[in-house]
Amino acid sequence: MHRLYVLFLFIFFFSGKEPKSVINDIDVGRHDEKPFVTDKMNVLFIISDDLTAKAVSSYGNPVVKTPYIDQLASEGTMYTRAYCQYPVCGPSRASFLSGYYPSATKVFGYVSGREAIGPNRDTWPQLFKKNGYYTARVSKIFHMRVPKDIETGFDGKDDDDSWTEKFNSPGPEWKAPGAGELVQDNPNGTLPIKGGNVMTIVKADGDDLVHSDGKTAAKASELIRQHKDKSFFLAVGFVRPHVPFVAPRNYFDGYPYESIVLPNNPPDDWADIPRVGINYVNSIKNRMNEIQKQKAIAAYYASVSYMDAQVGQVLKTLKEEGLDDKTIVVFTSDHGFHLGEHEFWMKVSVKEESARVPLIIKVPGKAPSVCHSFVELLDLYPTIAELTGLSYSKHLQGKSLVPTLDNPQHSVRDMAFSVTQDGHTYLLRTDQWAYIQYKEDASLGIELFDMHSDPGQYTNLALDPNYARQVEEFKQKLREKLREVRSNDLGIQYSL
Ligand SMILES: [Ca+2]
Repeated sequence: MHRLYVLFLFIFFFSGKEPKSVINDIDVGRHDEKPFVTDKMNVLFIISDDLTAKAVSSYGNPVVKTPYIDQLASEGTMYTRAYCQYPVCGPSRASFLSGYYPSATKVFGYVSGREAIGPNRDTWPQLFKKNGYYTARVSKIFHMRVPKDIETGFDGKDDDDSWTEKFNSPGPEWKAPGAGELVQDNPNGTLPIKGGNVMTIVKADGDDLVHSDGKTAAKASELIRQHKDKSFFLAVGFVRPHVPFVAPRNYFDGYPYESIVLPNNPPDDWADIPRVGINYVNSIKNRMNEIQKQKAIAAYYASVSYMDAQVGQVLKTLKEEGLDDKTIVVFTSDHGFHLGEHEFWMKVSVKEESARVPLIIKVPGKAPSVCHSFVELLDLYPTIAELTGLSYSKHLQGKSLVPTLDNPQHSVRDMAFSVTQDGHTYLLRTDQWAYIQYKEDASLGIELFDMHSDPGQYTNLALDPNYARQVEEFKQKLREKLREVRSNDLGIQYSL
């Protein structure tokens, strides 16, 4: 046996190829019998930035138009209860790309995650690269600052070991020529537009290709054509609907702001929300009037429709090149976004609109379906590795969703787990309940919502003694979950 192995290495050495099986044979989770790429299934991973599931037509939004995402949803498995692990770009991406919970890596900020997993553990794309795939990213996959890194064409917090090639898509962002307006911290409407993490709107002149996402779709299409005869893992990162809300003018036409209906928040909504649970961007602090709120939502929808059209471009190329039946397509977002619910805007909060994401997985040969199991972005790494027959580390903290692709009734988890505010705020989301705890000792408050009777999360039951038992159960569930997450191979010390 040993001699055969040496001979095998010898042959590979002189044929100039690397024996791919050597890489992961110590650290194997799925014991697939064929460690080589046998099935040449491509992977097309498309991620939007800051897209809440609530603003996708196939997820039930009656106003927004997302025909291309909807088409993909009708061809694949659409997950209705997918949750991010941290509702902020950097840590969410570091988590699903590394395969560990943020509370395991302690990656709560704007880094790639490599710092925590070290040089000897593979990121999700890196596993494919090591197994002979051509891996490329176009634009934002690991963290990039939007708009700043897009304006300059900077790599952001990238991980070079993950990619065979990488491409940025610089665009004008808020400086795009057109009609601009700033709708936060601008109560009189007199301030000019600006960059940074603020709700600046630009109805831009020109076509789709003026902007970053149009360029991203064009580059992704070019790479698909170029690499269609090899196995590829192509990661395509669109930056919309992340602020600034910039899109060609025609995408705004479908959303006159006057017809936008604002969320119906009860007047005393904040009375039962712990102080740290009031989101960092909100209508009160950021002094938004009713018209500015309507304009923000209309512009967000226009940005979503523009991004959706770019998704359509990439999927069209895939079909044109005849790669439909040998490419797994994943569409998701790094986290959600508030559009005025509780008078909150943007992300960071772990309430439903911010923590839940759209997730569609289309696998050739599998029937289209809708799956209501709780799933996490962390599950992508093991799922796609298993579907392509790659062995992966048994220490990954996600779960394979493959059983749900064969049977949408299958339940992978009975709960989703997300954290925020540097890992000090926790969400446990079960079928009936959303439990939010502020600090590990709960010293900054607790929220409990009955998601069956109160899906808008307006009545905090944690303050009602009748729900003391549920609160105690969730406190215990959280202790158990944190113990599980912190039991890993990373060699990191955890303290309260
Ligand atoms: Ca984001």
